[in-house]
Amino acid sequence: MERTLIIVKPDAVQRGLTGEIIKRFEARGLKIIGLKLLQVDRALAEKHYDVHRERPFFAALVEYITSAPVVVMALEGSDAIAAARATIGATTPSEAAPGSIRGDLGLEIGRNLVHGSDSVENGELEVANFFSAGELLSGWARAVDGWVFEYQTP
Ligand code: D4T
Repeated sequence: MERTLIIVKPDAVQRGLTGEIIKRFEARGLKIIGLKLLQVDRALAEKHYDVHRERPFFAALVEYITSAPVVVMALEGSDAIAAARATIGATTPSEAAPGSIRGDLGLEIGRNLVHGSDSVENGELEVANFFSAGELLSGWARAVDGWVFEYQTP
């Protein structure tokens, strides 16, 4: 089972889209193992976006993600990274496929609503950056797990 960190970004929370966005990941079959509302501080924002530190949009990115509360989720599932990124859609919402979160709900790259980890390794690192071990419930089973996962239960 892979883990991915999902951030419902400030624009999505402010627009009242938190439930709509969580609903899409739940309906996909991904299992919520961590969930909370928080205000990202500058240190956590800079750590999360460290790979973009030298890019011209870095300052705006940090400003955006720290500007209002976010909802973060740790999700678990088979192929969770690829599945979540497909559900999220292309980075630029105006180019994202209809049916994806960004393709249905957004227009601009600087207001692209949601983040999902881009690799298995980053999924583990990002979940650990946003959640303490005690905030994660990975052991719980859903009654539907055998209907979502053919060969294994998380
Ligand atoms: P995140 O990381 O927010 O899920 O977005 P993506 O994984 O889809 O895209 P990314 O890492 O390439 O970019 C991170 C973040 O930076 C913003 N951005 C990106 C921007 O404002 N201008 C740009 O030119 C690029 C490339 C959008 C997402």
